[in-house]
Amino acid sequence: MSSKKKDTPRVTEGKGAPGTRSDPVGTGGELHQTAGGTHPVLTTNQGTPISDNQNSLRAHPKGPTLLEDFILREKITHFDHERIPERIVHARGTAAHGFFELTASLADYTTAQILTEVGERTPVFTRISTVAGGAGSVDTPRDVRGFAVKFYSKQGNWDLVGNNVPVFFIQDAMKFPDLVHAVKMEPDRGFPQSASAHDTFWDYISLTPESMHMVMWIMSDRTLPRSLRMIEGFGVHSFRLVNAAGDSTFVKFHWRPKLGLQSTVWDETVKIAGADPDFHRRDMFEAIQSGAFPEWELAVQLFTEDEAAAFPFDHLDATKLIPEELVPLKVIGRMVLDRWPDNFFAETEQVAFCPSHLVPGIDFSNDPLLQGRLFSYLDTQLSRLGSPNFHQLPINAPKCPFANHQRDGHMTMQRPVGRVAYEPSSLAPDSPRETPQGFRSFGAAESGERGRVRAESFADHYSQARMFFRSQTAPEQAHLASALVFELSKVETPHVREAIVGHLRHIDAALAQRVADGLGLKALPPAPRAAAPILDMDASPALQLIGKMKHTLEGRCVAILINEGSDAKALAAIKAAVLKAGASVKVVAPKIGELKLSDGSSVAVDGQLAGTPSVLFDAVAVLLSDAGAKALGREAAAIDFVRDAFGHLKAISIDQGGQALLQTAGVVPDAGVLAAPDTAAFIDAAKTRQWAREPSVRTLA
Ligand code: HDD
Repeated sequence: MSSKKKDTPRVTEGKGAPGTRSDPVGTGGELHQTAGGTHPVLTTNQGTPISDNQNSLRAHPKGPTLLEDFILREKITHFDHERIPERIVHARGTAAHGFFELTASLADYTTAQILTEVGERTPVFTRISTVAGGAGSVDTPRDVRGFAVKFYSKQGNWDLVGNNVPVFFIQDAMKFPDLVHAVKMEPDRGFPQSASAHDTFWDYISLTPESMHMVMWIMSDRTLPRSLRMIEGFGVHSFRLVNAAGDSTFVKFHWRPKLGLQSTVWDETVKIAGADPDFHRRDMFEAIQSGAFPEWELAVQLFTEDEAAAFPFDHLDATKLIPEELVPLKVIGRMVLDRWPDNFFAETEQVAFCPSHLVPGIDFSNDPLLQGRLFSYLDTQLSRLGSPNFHQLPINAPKCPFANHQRDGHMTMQRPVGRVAYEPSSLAPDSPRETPQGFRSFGAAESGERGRVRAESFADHYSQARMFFRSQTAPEQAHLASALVFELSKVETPHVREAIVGHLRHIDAALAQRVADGLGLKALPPAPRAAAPILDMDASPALQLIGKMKHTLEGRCVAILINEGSDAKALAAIKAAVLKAGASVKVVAPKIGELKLSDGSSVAVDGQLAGTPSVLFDAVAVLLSDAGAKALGREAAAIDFVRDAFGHLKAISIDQGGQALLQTAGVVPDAGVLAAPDTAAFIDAAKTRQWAREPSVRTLA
């Protein structure tokens, strides 16, 4: 057989080894010099240099591939095992590194150094997630957002694993698998992905009155965030702080975004899902890369056992919140996220949060939901990461020294030395031992009979739901009622729809009527029996979203739609005003590349019109020449651009050409549509939504 070596196509240019910057093991390999610069040699996982990474070993150029090709088999085998089980809930998430800085000491309440050493900066890794969808689902379904923070404190890792909603669906962890099965895609058909608008979810909810308060939150605009940088976070449960004298104080944790709260409107949310499925992840990435670091205040509510006893609800019930008007928030620190992960899998995917990761000076409460969580997360990490050594992964390892006598196991990275792997020992005086400063559980007195029971103090399921609904502004109430109509209109089983409306009657009669009307019900269904008297609690304005929006454009993004020949001066003026207000600008035009303006100068275009709709922005300007307006009047994307901006209650700045496009689109300008020269008025209007416009553009329940 003659050698055909010279005919065999070969591609051998070095492409560089995978990045190994933060890899403690490294991939080794000597450095080689090529035309492209110095780079590591590509090797197998055993360090054998590879001469051809493009062609497998074949018997001859047109022959079978040989089993002998250990390089191919190693590469494909590793590839086949690239995925680990995604999280059963909260699978889709976005995370970043940063720091927590304490600004006020809680030394009277706790020995936890992270809460007593003012000015100390503790590294954090924070992951924000949706709950119901898979890892590849879109960023913007109507869903709760997980808000998990890992503090790498000097006394060990503390994980505060919360949500952007301060209450939860259920009171007992026993119910969690059923809740999750009900909201996830239905098992026979495999849909819907990442949506609660289907029969099984609402069937479960209709039979779970304790979820009614949470239902108010998830149907509110809180679950349609504009940006992950604009959500609040809550530890949800009561925890305990324990001081040096051993005294305990209850505490609730709150994260408050520096940029204020902001949401999208439902129609906009639906369209964003198509325009940019990674809307929130990209937003966070771009903010961090540009140096506009997301920031939150950490605040606490502190209260004693006696104060808790006087609340008209049980604070150990995770379906209840403590109104800020009852126990005010005390700001104690801030968190800044200033570094995007180097590698999504190694960090965002492999990070393992557990509410049981706690430091001395903080302790759990008897909230039965929290107690169940203390088991679940460790168990899930064992299954997801496949080894009790998951704490050795760089993203999970404490940044303080840690040492014990646990040993071996699947994929351990540690190489302990010496013969002593137990405690107490006398053979190795320098081996790890207990310390009086170590973690101590609070000595809470417990009494009563054991049993599978729900405390009577957990029986009121409607008072706080009512308080939440009645605390909202009129547009928020209308959005909430419309969300219920939307969700229930997707439910095919009439008795499920009716059962939910029955529950709503206990919350607010007018709300029940609005939803019943929206669903075309002829009569109001009966309300179920309430297990406890329903209270009229004082309204809590702190529960509003619109009320807590900041009048600011900081951290937002404004689009300027232009075409060939647009007014250079007007463009420059709006750009300058937007940047001055702390927002970013994107120029959108029918084509990307460079565009000639009215004065002959050119401008770089950031987004092509068809792929950059106005739903991606907080406000828009439309600056067009007469010819430009005429041309865009025949473009569906341009018509949708202005119609949607108007329909989504955004401020719009227009010149004469912009006005012509609005007219072609059938948009009748109102107070939120401003003439282009007046940049100040536009910026002011852009700092909020034009809520007064809403009744003119859509019928809400
Ligand atoms: Fe949970 C993940 C938040 C109740 C069981 N949960 C998970 C994450 C967050 C929360 C933010 C994602 C963490 C990350 O980014 O990796 N969960 C909550 C909150 C709850 C709650 C605020 C109620 C107050 N969870 C809850 C219960 C159970 C679980 C009652 C089980 C008894 N949660 C899990 C889990 C997950 C999880 C199955 C999936 C992935 C993971 O843990 O790491 O163990």
